[in-house]
Amino acid sequence: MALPPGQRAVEGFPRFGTHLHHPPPPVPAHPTIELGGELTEPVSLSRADLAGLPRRTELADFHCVAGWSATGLRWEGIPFATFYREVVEPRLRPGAPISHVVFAGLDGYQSIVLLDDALAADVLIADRLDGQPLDSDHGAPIRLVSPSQYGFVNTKHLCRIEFHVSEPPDPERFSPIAAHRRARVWAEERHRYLPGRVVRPIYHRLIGPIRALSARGSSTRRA
Ligand SMILES: Nc1nc2c(c(=O)[nH]1)N[C@H]1C(S)=C(S)[C@@H](COP(=O)(O)O)O[C@H]1N2
Ligand SMILES: [Mo]
Repeated sequence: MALPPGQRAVEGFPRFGTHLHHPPPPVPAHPTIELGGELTEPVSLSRADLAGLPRRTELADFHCVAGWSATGLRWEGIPFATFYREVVEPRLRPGAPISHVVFAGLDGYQSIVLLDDALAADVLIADRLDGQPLDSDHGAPIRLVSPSQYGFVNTKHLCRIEFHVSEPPDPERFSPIAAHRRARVWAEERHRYLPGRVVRPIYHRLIGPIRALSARGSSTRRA
């Protein structure tokens, strides 16, 4: 299958991210997802609270903004749109026109996504990959999977989701490599300011070092 512009296929699925050599956060004995933002009251959901929701399998490639793509991954989990309709909407402040969603991980990482993009049919809250429970390298206990958007949207170790009526403050807003708010891989929306084509050659040189550093913090120590 063709890859989006500027992407190259890699063997396997490397551990990658801003965590670099840091080991993955430990999986809590009783993982929860906290919901916040424009809710009538804060909510804490356990795995049991999610157990009854419909599940889906999604075969997809995974595209990091740095230019590597892992191909043919089989994710399983709850469609985010189902989760939103069944779990979130009944708890929203009535009439709140939600526009942005923040997905935060146990390691302090976060991504900011337009609600419309998060509601796309291919977005999952995933807990399994290729027939196995998600391992720590790839986001245990659960992660966001949005295969049509760059990897940085796909928060691993998901522990908190916030719902906002305007764009929440982004600590990296003024960075030259600030994230593109839509981050659609087929439109090559890598960054807010810099065109994708400009950053491609720089990124391609960074893939090796970031991959090596991330593997060093890996829970399985595979390269
Ligand atoms: N919690 C958390 N999620 C994260 C990251 C991170 O550093 N921490 N890195 C992001 C980036 S840039 C990418 S490319 C993917 C990498 O996912 P993988 O390690 O499963 O390959 O995770 C994304 N989600
Ligand atoms: Mo990435």
